[in-house]
Amino acid sequence: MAKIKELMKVEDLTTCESTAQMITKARKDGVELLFDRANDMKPCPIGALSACCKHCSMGPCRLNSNAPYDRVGVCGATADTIMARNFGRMVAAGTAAHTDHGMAILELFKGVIDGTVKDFKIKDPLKLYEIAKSLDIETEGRELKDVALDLYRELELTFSQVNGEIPMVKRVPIKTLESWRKEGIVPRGAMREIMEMMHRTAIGVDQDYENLTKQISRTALADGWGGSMVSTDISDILFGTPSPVEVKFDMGVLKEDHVNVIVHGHDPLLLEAMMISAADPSMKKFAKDAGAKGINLVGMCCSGLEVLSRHGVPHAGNFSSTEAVLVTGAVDAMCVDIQCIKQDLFRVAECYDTPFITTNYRAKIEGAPYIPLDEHEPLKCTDEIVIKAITRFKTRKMPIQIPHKVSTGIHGFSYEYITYMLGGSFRGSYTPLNENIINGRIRGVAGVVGCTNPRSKQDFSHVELVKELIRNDVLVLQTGCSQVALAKAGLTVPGAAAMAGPGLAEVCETVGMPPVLGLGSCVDNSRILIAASEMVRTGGLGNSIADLPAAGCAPEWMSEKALAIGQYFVASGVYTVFGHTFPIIQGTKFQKHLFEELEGKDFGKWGFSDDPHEMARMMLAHIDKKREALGINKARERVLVGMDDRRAL
Ligand code: SF4
Ligand code: MSK
Repeated sequence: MAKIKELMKVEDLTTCESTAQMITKARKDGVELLFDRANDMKPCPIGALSACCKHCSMGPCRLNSNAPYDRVGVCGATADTIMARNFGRMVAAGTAAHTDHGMAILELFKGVIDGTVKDFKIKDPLKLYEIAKSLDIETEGRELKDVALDLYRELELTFSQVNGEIPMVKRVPIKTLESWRKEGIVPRGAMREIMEMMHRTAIGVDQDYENLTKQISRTALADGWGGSMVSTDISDILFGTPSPVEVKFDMGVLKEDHVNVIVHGHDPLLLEAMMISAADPSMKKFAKDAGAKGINLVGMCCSGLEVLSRHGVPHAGNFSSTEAVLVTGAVDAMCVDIQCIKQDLFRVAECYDTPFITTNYRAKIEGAPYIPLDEHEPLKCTDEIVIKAITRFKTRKMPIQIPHKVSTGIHGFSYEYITYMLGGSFRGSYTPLNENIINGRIRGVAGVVGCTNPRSKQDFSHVELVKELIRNDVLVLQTGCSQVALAKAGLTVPGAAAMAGPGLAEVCETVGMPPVLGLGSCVDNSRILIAASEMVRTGGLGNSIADLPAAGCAPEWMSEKALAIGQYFVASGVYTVFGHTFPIIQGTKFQKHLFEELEGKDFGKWGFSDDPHEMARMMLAHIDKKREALGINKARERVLVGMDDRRAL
């Protein structure tokens, strides 16, 4: 273990009891986890403000908030240029992650259509037809395979289109789209946008923070309405569109008498294939022969979230808990694919004699075993991992300590299910949601999403913020690791309506839904975009996404992907608050542009606070401002205004 001057108290690091227990055990065992590394590695104050540039070898050039505002880099780049370029590159990296993921899922879809991938098939043909129709692909009287091929060809443009608008913008509310056209930010293919972003941020190219911001928005939109949306929709078509399912959360889902296999990452393919391997009778027999009661498949981070919402696979924890779970000694194998895989997982796994296996050629870890997952024969990889896990179970050497905490949540609220839930099979629509917003029972809608980060107390801000929002009648939509924090806190069950304000509680009790709806993994933020578009289309709440009484927040973000998500929400019209840190110098022109001026262009804007109660106050103030502009603030006094009355107004 590296020398740490003073260890922080465990209760200051996390509100997750299981993770706290494992941090304490790891310290006793002499195994360092990310919480203690964060304490030992102070963030660079200049980097935290994004005030350094290393885009050429005349630098690196460092500015900071104490330097005079007119101090410039060797080439003359101002603080605004440097911060905007850095921000642009982070958004490009986040967009690249989501779009590369989306492109891989689309390739898998192609393999299923042409029959080269045999272990999967199209599970939701209805959704395939719906998406095809929304993109103006002819569906009437045509074979599924023909429509699927046309859909594949159309969606490929999401990545490769050199000029013109990507297909999914057909789903954007028209006024929002017009604002993008006016600003020149309707995305082309993601490859083109990322390439141009990298070009424009090189030494001596774009040195105007406002012009750079346009390309930052365009790049991010190629993620939200492009790569991420394709990933979500094609995953639903292939693996099934989620509908509510009861899921167990927390480290107590590990079972001492079972072979425990953890899948962590983002690509649903690994966990879907692993489910087939673990259910194979010969594997079950092998596990029984080894003395186990069965094979316990558990998800973590976003692959866990994506697959739990389709199949109810138990979930052991979010990003900050992935090392801690290994400390239990009960994990017989951890396999990973892409994104948010900490390099030190391999070392921690070795300390607890747990096989740790990488499976994606894009994401190897020095020294760690690699078993490639080939979509043409995925079970070859997953069978081998299950066998390794069973072998480890049989020869377990480490003492086992499993925290007993288990929570239950109801998750899997896809856009499609929300439509059905609100209106039933025959008149499914968002009208009841809009009506309840107009009549004031629901004050507004918030998306609370994103990572956990060892630089802020794990889960704390997510839970405090969401409690405050629902208490104030705000319906909360969730994706990513945030959802795990809320599930562990018991807020994703219908009974949590008791913690909501009277209006939201009434709606939840009538429909039988929780006040906090889990929509999936971090690429599934596209479900929130589609839900927001549907609210606009349904009527009564303005003409663009920017008119909606809605706000977003990522209180404990850490990944560049989160910045890309934040920027595509802002560009789509949503006020988006980030917590814990923001890579910008306060009071600069670039900061004012992102935090104030964008709103004047029918976009959303950024906000920042490191206090969850202040975040809630900011989001509620924004929601009320939008209600005021829509003329529905009086409805908060329980004046019942229906959709027809609103239209007449
Ligand atoms: Fe310095 Fe300009 Fe080179 Fe950046 S691009 S390192 S600011 S000289
Ligand atoms: S896994 S990007 S920590 S949400 Fe999607 Fe969680 Fe953030 Fe990774």
